[in-house]
Amino acid sequence: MNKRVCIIGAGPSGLAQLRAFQQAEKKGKQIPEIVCYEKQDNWGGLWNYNWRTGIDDAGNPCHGSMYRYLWSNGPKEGLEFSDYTFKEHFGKEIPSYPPREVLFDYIEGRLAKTNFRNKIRFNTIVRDVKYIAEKKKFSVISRDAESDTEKTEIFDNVIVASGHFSTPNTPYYEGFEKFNGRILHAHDFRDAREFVNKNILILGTSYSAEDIGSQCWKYGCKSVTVAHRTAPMGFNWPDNWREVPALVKVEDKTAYFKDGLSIKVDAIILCTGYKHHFPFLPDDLRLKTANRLAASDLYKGVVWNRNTQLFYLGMQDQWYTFNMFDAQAWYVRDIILGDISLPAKVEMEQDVLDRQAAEDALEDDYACIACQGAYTAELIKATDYPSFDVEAANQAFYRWKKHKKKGIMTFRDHGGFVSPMDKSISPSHHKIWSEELDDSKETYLK
Ligand code: FAD
Ligand code: NA7
Repeated sequence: MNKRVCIIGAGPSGLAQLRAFQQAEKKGKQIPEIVCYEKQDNWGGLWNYNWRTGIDDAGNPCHGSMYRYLWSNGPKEGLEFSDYTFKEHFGKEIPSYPPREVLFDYIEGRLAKTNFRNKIRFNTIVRDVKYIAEKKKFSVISRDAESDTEKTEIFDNVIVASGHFSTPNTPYYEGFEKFNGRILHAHDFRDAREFVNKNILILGTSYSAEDIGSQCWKYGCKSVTVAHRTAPMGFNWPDNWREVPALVKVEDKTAYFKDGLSIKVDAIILCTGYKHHFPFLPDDLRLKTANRLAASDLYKGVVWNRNTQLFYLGMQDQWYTFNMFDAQAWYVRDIILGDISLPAKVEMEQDVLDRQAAEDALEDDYACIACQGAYTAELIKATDYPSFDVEAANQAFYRWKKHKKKGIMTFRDHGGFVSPMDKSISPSHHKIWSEELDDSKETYLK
């Protein structure tokens, strides 16, 4: 095997790809030469927490969108690796909603024991990728921030694992430029304590809105107002939390809403989602898709169907995360190793259309979860990734949704989730989430 493979990004998706090749090598397979470029100084992607916002030390946009006190927003039983369980990593059963630091520890655990970290070039951003048709290869230009030097290298395959929750979607509302308070996007939110005793306005009704609002509430903001463009979230919120119709404009510190209501706020947090953004790719290789389960132009959710030497990992909207990235990475690995062959272009295009039509017909979140579970299982079936009880993972998500409906500030207090991997049962955390202000790994694992 004299192929060269480029992986862009060492977050959970890029690490899944390294793990997939590492496992093949362990089984005695010849693997290609791999170079993984990572623009940050450590692996873990979004889980590699950074206090910085704006521009990083090398002058590039900060990747991080994670905030300080984040606890998993879904049960860990939905994201567990099937080849490396939580119990194996921590040596015991742990509760179901680990804080960021605990999940980071788990993510790096299975690769930290191998020499695959050596395949990652840290502090090195990919600047430009081009396909050289006559050679059937890619040229990849990267810049090493430490030596401040540029390098061009040639690869047979490129795997884009650069994430899609980093470039903010930032809408404008009348009066923003004159607002006498802070306006920030969720991407730049780091520490809820900044908003102690403040009245905050949140735009958006999805995960960031729900969780950033909950964080601010937990750490002592005065009030949370969430404006919805489409529909309210409708949870049973605490007394100092209200949902209002869409924002119309702001004047000074007053926000005006569609129903005529106006209130004074100290800060506006735009929880308005992210854009798929690949500044290093030319148009013929650049994924342009909505944030959905069946991303455009990707056969089986991973193969760029206009050039099958290019792959994307983790580009879907996500219920399933880490084990879905594994399923994708194993699948891509086997295409590169020649163990899976691809159908004709027309069939690949039809595959995308079929998946999008199936997604459009899904009735609710429960159906979306089942759909992504089935997709994960479909890829796993084609490879030697250890199969697991996907229905048990679906059930963990369903149970989580029911708990949220019952109590949005108490859902993380539940234990009793069944691991789809080893059937162990999760305990409850020793302190309820709303009162646990210390989310360090030491305290959590105590
Ligand atoms: P990322 O984690 O974004 O990693 C991409 C990597 O690529 C980064 O390390 C980045 O530095 C690198 N990179 C980007 N561009 C370049 C370049 N040009 N050159 C070199 N390197 C580059 N999922 C869950 O399962 N549970 C949760 O609780 C959860 N909470 C979340 C909270 C927030 C605020 C956000 C934004 C997401 C959350 N997610 C959660 C979803 C998250 O998308 C996944 O968990 C996971 O991090 C995705 O992994 P990834 O590797 O695809 O992307
Ligand atoms: P999402 O899930 O993409 O949600 C974006 C939200 O932003 C959604 O509620 C949108 O409302 C809202 N939105 C988008 N544009 C606007 C404008 N112009 N005005 C008002 N509201 C708007 O992003 P999240 O950041 O919540 O979640 C992303 C990931 O981060 C997720 O996987 C989590 O794990 C963490 P709409 O319903 O379209 O009206």
